[in-house]
Amino acid sequence: MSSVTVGPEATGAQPDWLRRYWQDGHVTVPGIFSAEQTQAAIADAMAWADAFLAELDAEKRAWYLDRAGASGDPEAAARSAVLRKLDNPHALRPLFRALAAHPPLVERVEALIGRGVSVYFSQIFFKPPHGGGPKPVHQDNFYFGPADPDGMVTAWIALEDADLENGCLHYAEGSHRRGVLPHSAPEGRPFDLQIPEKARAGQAMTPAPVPAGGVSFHHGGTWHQSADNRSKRWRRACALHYVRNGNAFATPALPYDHSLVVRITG
Ligand SMILES: O=C(O)CCC(=O)C(=O)O
Repeated sequence: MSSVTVGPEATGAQPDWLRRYWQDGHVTVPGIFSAEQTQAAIADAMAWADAFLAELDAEKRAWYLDRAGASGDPEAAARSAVLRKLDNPHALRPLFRALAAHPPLVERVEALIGRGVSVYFSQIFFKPPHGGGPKPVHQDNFYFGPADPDGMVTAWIALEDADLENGCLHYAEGSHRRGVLPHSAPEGRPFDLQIPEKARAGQAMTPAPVPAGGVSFHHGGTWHQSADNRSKRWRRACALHYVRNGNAFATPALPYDHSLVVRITG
């Protein structure tokens, strides 16, 4: 895999998965992690979530919590708010740091953005049964503002099967080639930066189901979103945002802690 040409010019003789990434702006690769690894990751994420919720102060509630019952399920609606996400597991949890350095994953990341990579930021996204709201259409590169837009890739690891029912990602095919658009956030939800409705009207979004242990890689410019979880199952996933070493988040829309960048290779 180290002999492949990296970058948008990667076509023709490239492996199919790599060609599809540069053509569509995303690609799904199944079977990168074992069931044992994903189960251990879920257990660690839930233990961390419990400890985090026990200490969460009022000021941070809006940022980290979602309303349960977004699907209209009355029982879920009656429950209290649920944890939406946790930040920087790659830096704060040894188990997730090990996942970020898992050789079959890192090989793919290096094939996409070049050799010598770091994780700049990461998130665990929780969608509990009948809970967890949608994530609106956005581009990661609007949030991160990397100096080199092609030198950032998100590896979205499905910790359990993600499908249409429980809120898998949806992508706008080829949208990474359109540049980064202005985003706006609803009142009181500064973390929900999104492409305004007018700009995305009529845009088809393709669902990208991912089996547990698989990874959906997306370019930082690719429009994507997830729906709410309408199923009785969880949908937990970990997004690792890799950069080629030296490619910083130069113009970020939100504050990111540069001291948490973890060099994986190079
Ligand atoms: O998992 C989700 O629902 C959202 C993920 C996302 O936006 C990302 O990985 O960039």
